[in-house]
Amino acid sequence: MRDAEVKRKTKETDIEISLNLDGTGKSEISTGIGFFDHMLEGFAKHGFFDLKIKVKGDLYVDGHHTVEDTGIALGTAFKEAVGDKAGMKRFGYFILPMDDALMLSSVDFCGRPYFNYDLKLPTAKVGDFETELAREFFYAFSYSAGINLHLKELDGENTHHILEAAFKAFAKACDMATSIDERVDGVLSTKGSL
Ligand SMILES: [Mn+2]
Repeated sequence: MRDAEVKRKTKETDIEISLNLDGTGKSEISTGIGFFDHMLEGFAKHGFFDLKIKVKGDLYVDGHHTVEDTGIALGTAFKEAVGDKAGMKRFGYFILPMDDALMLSSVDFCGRPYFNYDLKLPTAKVGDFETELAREFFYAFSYSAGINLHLKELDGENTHHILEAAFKAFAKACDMATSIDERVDGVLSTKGSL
């Protein structure tokens, strides 16, 4: 089983995650931020990851620690679940449309974090989610998982659509990258390790 359980507790957040990479997309998500739950449910569904996330964060401050620390813990869960990455495709990408929004996501599970984020979000909030926190989430995920992540908005007007397209495009890219390719003997790298 390519899966992981992550518990992470600080003075700011208390997080429990369970992840199965080879799932069917079922999820139980509870972060205390409705729109963020909606995004993570979409991520699980479209990546075919089975995902449970329970977060108790200091929302009386704001959503920052909750969203950032969820990114750290989920990235850590991916790093654990992929293990030595034997047989994995390693690279993944998708260009996902959602009405007006068109989002490119490209990932490399190379072990070296790199993050390029090019989204223009017209509104500061969607529901009770501060939209600038999307960057914090994806950045935290990329360095915790040790992946190269590029997210590029090719088009978009509606902030809900742009963000949802980002989470789903990222899910599809991660699904491709973590998929097993029978032709891969060991690890897909000329260096012999990732
Ligand atoms: Mn939606």
